[in-house]
Amino acid sequence: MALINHRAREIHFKIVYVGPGLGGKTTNLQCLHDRLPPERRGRLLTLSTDNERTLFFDFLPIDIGQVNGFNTRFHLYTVPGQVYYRLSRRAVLQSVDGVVFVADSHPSREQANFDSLRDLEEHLRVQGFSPEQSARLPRVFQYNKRDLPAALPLDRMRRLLNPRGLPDFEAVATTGHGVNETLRASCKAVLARLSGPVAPRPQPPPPAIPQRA
Ligand SMILES: Nc1nc2c(ncn2[C@@H]2O[C@H](COP(=O)(O)OP(=O)(O)OP(=O)(O)O)[C@@H](O)[C@H]2O)c(=O)[nH]1
Ligand SMILES: [Mg+2]
Repeated sequence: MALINHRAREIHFKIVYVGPGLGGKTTNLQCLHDRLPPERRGRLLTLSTDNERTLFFDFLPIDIGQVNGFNTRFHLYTVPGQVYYRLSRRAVLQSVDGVVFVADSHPSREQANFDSLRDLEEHLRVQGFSPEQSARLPRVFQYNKRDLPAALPLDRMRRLLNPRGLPDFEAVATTGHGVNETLRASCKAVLARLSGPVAPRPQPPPPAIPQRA
Protein backbone atom coordinates (compact mmCIF):
# COMPACT_ATOMS: atom_id res chain seq x y z
CA MET A 1 0.00 0.00 0.00
CA ALA A 2 1.13 3.55 -0.71
CA LEU A 3 3.45 4.97 1.91
CA ILE A 4 2.62 8.57 2.76
CA ASN A 5 5.02 10.73 4.76
CA HIS A 6 3.00 13.81 5.65
CA ARG A 7 5.88 15.59 7.38
CA ALA A 8 8.22 15.27 4.40
CA ARG A 9 5.27 15.60 1.99
CA GLU A 10 6.32 12.47 0.15
CA ILE A 11 4.32 9.62 -1.25
CA HIS A 12 5.75 6.29 -2.35
CA PHE A 13 4.12 3.64 -4.50
CA LYS A 14 5.23 0.13 -5.38
CA ILE A 15 4.66 -1.24 -8.87
CA VAL A 16 5.68 -4.85 -9.53
CA TYR A 17 6.36 -6.27 -13.00
CA VAL A 18 5.29 -9.91 -13.05
CA GLY A 19 5.03 -12.51 -15.80
CA PRO A 20 6.60 -15.71 -17.08
CA GLY A 21 10.35 -16.32 -17.05
CA LEU A 22 12.26 -14.65 -19.91
CA GLY A 23 9.20 -12.62 -20.86
CA GLY A 24 11.09 -9.31 -20.73
CA LYS A 25 10.43 -7.84 -17.27
CA THR A 26 14.05 -6.92 -16.56
CA THR A 27 14.41 -5.56 -20.11
CA ASN A 28 11.51 -3.17 -19.37
CA LEU A 29 13.31 -1.76 -16.34
CA GLN A 30 16.64 -1.54 -18.17
CA CYS A 31 14.97 0.37 -20.97
CA LEU A 32 13.25 2.78 -18.54
CA HIS A 33 16.53 3.33 -16.75
CA ASP A 34 18.31 4.13 -20.03
CA ARG A 35 15.61 6.50 -21.23
CA LEU A 36 14.76 8.49 -18.12
CA PRO A 37 16.82 11.58 -17.33
CA PRO A 38 19.19 10.86 -14.41
CA GLU A 39 17.46 13.39 -12.13
CA ARG A 40 14.19 11.49 -12.49
CA ARG A 41 15.47 8.02 -11.64
CA GLY A 42 17.73 6.30 -9.15
CA ARG A 43 20.17 3.47 -9.71
CA LEU A 44 18.92 0.26 -11.29
CA LEU A 45 19.58 -2.48 -8.79
CA THR A 46 19.59 -5.98 -10.24
CA LEU A 47 20.04 -9.22 -8.39
CA SER A 48 20.63 -11.77 -11.10
CA THR A 49 21.97 -15.28 -11.53
CA ASP A 50 25.15 -16.00 -13.51
CA ASN A 51 23.13 -16.20 -16.71
CA GLU A 52 21.36 -12.86 -16.13
CA ARG A 53 18.04 -14.21 -14.96
CA THR A 54 16.48 -12.36 -12.07
CA LEU A 55 17.35 -14.11 -8.84
CA PHE A 56 15.26 -12.12 -6.39
CA PHE A 57 14.18 -8.82 -7.96
CA ASP A 58 15.29 -5.82 -9.99
CA PHE A 59 14.56 -2.40 -8.56
CA LEU A 60 14.34 1.07 -10.07
CA PRO A 61 13.05 4.15 -8.20
CA ILE A 62 11.62 6.95 -10.33
CA ASP A 63 10.34 10.41 -9.41
CA ILE A 64 7.37 11.82 -11.25
CA GLY A 65 7.41 15.22 -9.58
CA GLN A 66 4.66 16.70 -7.42
CA VAL A 67 1.14 15.36 -7.16
CA ASN A 68 -1.19 17.45 -4.97
CA GLY A 69 1.82 19.06 -3.32
CA PHE A 70 3.48 15.73 -2.51
CA ASN A 71 6.76 14.58 -4.03
CA THR A 72 5.77 11.33 -5.68
CA ARG A 73 8.10 8.41 -6.16
CA PHE A 74 7.35 5.05 -7.78
CA HIS A 75 9.40 2.03 -6.79
CA LEU A 76 9.50 -0.39 -9.72
CA TYR A 77 10.27 -4.02 -8.99
CA THR A 78 10.44 -7.16 -11.09
CA VAL A 79 10.07 -10.67 -9.76
CA PRO A 80 11.96 -13.76 -10.91
CA GLY A 81 9.74 -15.46 -13.47
CA GLN A 82 11.18 -18.95 -13.10
CA VAL A 83 8.56 -21.24 -11.65
CA TYR A 84 10.59 -22.43 -8.66
CA TYR A 85 11.24 -18.93 -7.24
CA ARG A 86 7.71 -18.81 -5.86
CA LEU A 87 8.69 -17.58 -2.40
CA SER A 88 10.79 -14.74 -3.80
CA ARG A 89 7.81 -13.60 -5.84
CA ARG A 90 5.65 -13.67 -2.76
CA ALA A 91 8.13 -11.55 -0.81
CA VAL A 92 8.46 -8.96 -3.58
CA LEU A 93 4.68 -8.70 -3.99
CA GLN A 94 4.22 -7.62 -0.35
CA SER A 95 2.42 -4.26 -0.14
CA VAL A 96 2.09 -3.91 -3.90
CA ASP A 97 0.14 -0.89 -5.24
CA GLY A 98 0.02 -1.87 -8.90
CA VAL A 99 0.95 -4.74 -11.18
CA VAL A 100 2.30 -4.77 -14.73
CA PHE A 101 1.85 -8.19 -16.30
CA VAL A 102 4.48 -8.75 -19.01
CA ALA A 103 3.28 -11.56 -21.28
CA ASP A 104 5.53 -13.31 -23.80
CA SER A 105 4.11 -13.37 -27.34
CA HIS A 106 6.04 -16.49 -28.34
CA PRO A 107 3.53 -19.28 -29.08
CA SER A 108 5.44 -21.76 -26.92
CA ARG A 109 4.90 -19.47 -23.88
CA GLU A 110 1.12 -19.33 -24.01
CA GLN A 111 0.64 -21.77 -21.15
CA ALA A 112 3.46 -20.13 -19.16
CA ASN A 113 1.68 -16.77 -19.47
CA PHE A 114 -1.52 -18.26 -18.15
CA ASP A 115 0.20 -20.12 -15.32
CA SER A 116 2.03 -16.96 -14.30
CA LEU A 117 -1.25 -15.08 -14.03
CA ARG A 118 -2.69 -17.84 -11.86
CA ASP A 119 0.44 -17.75 -9.71
CA LEU A 120 -0.08 -14.01 -9.20
CA GLU A 121 -3.69 -14.54 -8.06
CA GLU A 122 -2.54 -17.17 -5.60
CA HIS A 123 0.11 -14.85 -4.10
CA LEU A 124 -2.44 -12.08 -3.69
CA ARG A 125 -4.86 -14.48 -2.03
CA VAL A 126 -2.20 -15.67 0.42
CA GLN A 127 -1.42 -12.03 1.26
CA GLY A 128 -5.00 -11.52 2.33
CA PHE A 129 -6.51 -9.93 -0.78
CA SER A 130 -10.17 -10.87 -1.10
CA PRO A 131 -11.33 -11.59 -4.68
CA GLU A 132 -12.80 -8.05 -4.79
CA GLN A 133 -9.60 -6.43 -3.52
CA SER A 134 -7.59 -8.47 -5.99
CA ALA A 135 -9.86 -7.36 -8.84
CA ARG A 136 -9.44 -3.70 -7.79
CA LEU A 137 -5.64 -3.85 -7.70
CA PRO A 138 -4.49 -1.59 -10.57
CA ARG A 139 -3.22 -3.79 -13.40
CA VAL A 140 -1.81 -3.13 -16.82
CA PHE A 141 -1.00 -5.80 -19.40
CA GLN A 142 1.90 -5.74 -21.79
CA TYR A 143 2.13 -8.18 -24.72
CA ASN A 144 5.87 -8.19 -25.23
CA LYS A 145 8.08 -9.54 -28.04
CA ARG A 146 5.72 -8.39 -30.77
CA ASP A 147 8.75 -8.42 -33.08
CA LEU A 148 8.75 -12.22 -33.19
CA PRO A 149 7.62 -13.40 -36.64
CA ALA A 150 5.33 -16.04 -35.14
CA ALA A 151 3.94 -13.85 -32.35
CA LEU A 152 0.60 -15.03 -31.00
CA PRO A 153 -2.36 -13.07 -32.38
CA LEU A 154 -3.18 -10.13 -30.14
CA ASP A 155 -6.87 -11.06 -29.80
CA ARG A 156 -5.97 -14.49 -28.62
CA MET A 157 -3.65 -13.15 -25.92
CA ARG A 158 -6.26 -10.63 -24.82
CA ARG A 159 -8.96 -13.28 -24.52
CA LEU A 160 -6.75 -15.53 -22.44
CA LEU A 161 -5.07 -13.00 -20.17
CA ASN A 162 -7.17 -9.85 -20.09
CA PRO A 163 -10.83 -10.74 -20.53
CA ARG A 164 -11.82 -7.68 -18.44
CA GLY A 165 -10.31 -5.34 -21.01
CA LEU A 166 -7.94 -3.56 -18.60
CA PRO A 167 -5.34 -1.19 -20.10
CA ASP A 168 -2.99 -3.16 -22.35
CA PHE A 169 -0.12 -2.48 -24.72
CA GLU A 170 1.91 -4.22 -27.39
CA ALA A 171 5.63 -3.92 -26.80
CA VAL A 172 9.10 -4.76 -27.98
CA ALA A 173 11.04 -4.14 -24.79
CA THR A 174 14.41 -4.61 -26.53
CA THR A 175 13.73 -1.52 -28.67
CA GLY A 176 11.69 0.35 -26.07
CA HIS A 177 8.47 0.22 -28.07
CA GLY A 178 5.50 0.31 -25.67
CA VAL A 179 7.65 0.43 -22.54
CA ASN A 180 6.96 4.04 -21.49
CA GLU A 181 3.29 3.74 -22.38
CA THR A 182 2.93 0.69 -20.16
CA LEU A 183 4.52 2.41 -17.20
CA ARG A 184 2.55 5.60 -17.70
CA ALA A 185 -0.73 3.68 -17.70
CA SER A 186 0.27 1.84 -14.55
CA CYS A 187 1.21 5.05 -12.70
CA LYS A 188 -2.07 6.61 -13.82
CA ALA A 189 -4.10 3.64 -12.58
CA VAL A 190 -2.30 3.64 -9.23
CA LEU A 191 -2.81 7.38 -8.73
CA ALA A 192 -6.47 7.11 -9.72
CA ARG A 193 -6.94 4.46 -7.09
CA LEU A 194 -5.48 6.76 -4.45
CA SER A 195 -7.96 9.50 -5.22
CA GLY A 196 -10.87 7.02 -5.18
CA PRO A 197 -12.43 5.48 -2.07
CA VAL A 198 -9.71 3.96 0.09
CA ALA A 199 -10.27 0.25 0.58
CA PRO A 200 -9.21 -1.36 3.84
CA ARG A 201 -5.72 -2.78 3.72
CA PRO A 202 -5.75 -6.54 3.02
CA GLN A 203 -4.93 -8.52 6.12
CA PRO A 204 -2.96 -11.77 5.91
CA PRO A 205 -4.80 -14.67 7.51
CA PRO A 206 -3.98 -15.08 11.21
CA PRO A 207 -1.29 -17.64 12.03
CA ALA A 208 -2.53 -21.07 13.05
CA ILE A 209 -2.82 -21.34 16.84
CA PRO A 210 -0.85 -24.30 18.16
CA GLN A 211 -3.12 -26.88 19.77
CA ARG A 212 -2.45 -27.98 23.32
CA ALA A 213 -1.84 -31.68 23.74
N1 LIG B 1 12.79 -10.66 -29.50
C1 LIG B 1 12.62 -10.07 -28.32
N2 LIG B 1 13.34 -10.44 -27.27
C2 LIG B 1 13.12 -9.81 -26.09
C3 LIG B 1 12.16 -8.79 -25.94
N3 LIG B 1 12.17 -8.37 -24.66
C4 LIG B 1 13.10 -9.09 -24.02
N4 LIG B 1 13.69 -9.96 -24.88
C5 LIG B 1 14.78 -10.92 -24.60
O1 LIG B 1 14.26 -11.96 -23.79
C6 LIG B 1 15.26 -12.43 -22.88
C7 LIG B 1 14.75 -12.39 -21.47
O2 LIG B 1 14.50 -11.06 -21.08
P1 LIG B 1 14.46 -10.61 -19.53
O3 LIG B 1 14.10 -9.17 -19.52
O4 LIG B 1 15.70 -11.01 -18.85
O5 LIG B 1 13.26 -11.51 -19.03
P2 LIG B 1 12.67 -11.62 -17.53
O6 LIG B 1 11.19 -11.61 -17.68
O7 LIG B 1 13.26 -10.59 -16.66
O8 LIG B 1 13.16 -13.08 -17.12
P3 LIG B 1 13.35 -13.68 -15.60
O9 LIG B 1 14.19 -12.70 -14.84
O10 LIG B 1 14.01 -14.99 -15.77
O11 LIG B 1 11.98 -13.79 -15.03
C8 LIG B 1 16.49 -11.53 -23.10
O12 LIG B 1 17.38 -12.21 -23.96
C9 LIG B 1 15.92 -10.31 -23.80
O13 LIG B 1 16.85 -9.65 -24.62
C10 LIG B 1 11.40 -8.41 -27.09
O14 LIG B 1 10.52 -7.54 -27.07
N5 LIG B 1 11.66 -9.10 -28.26
MG1 LIG C 1 14.33 -10.66 -14.89
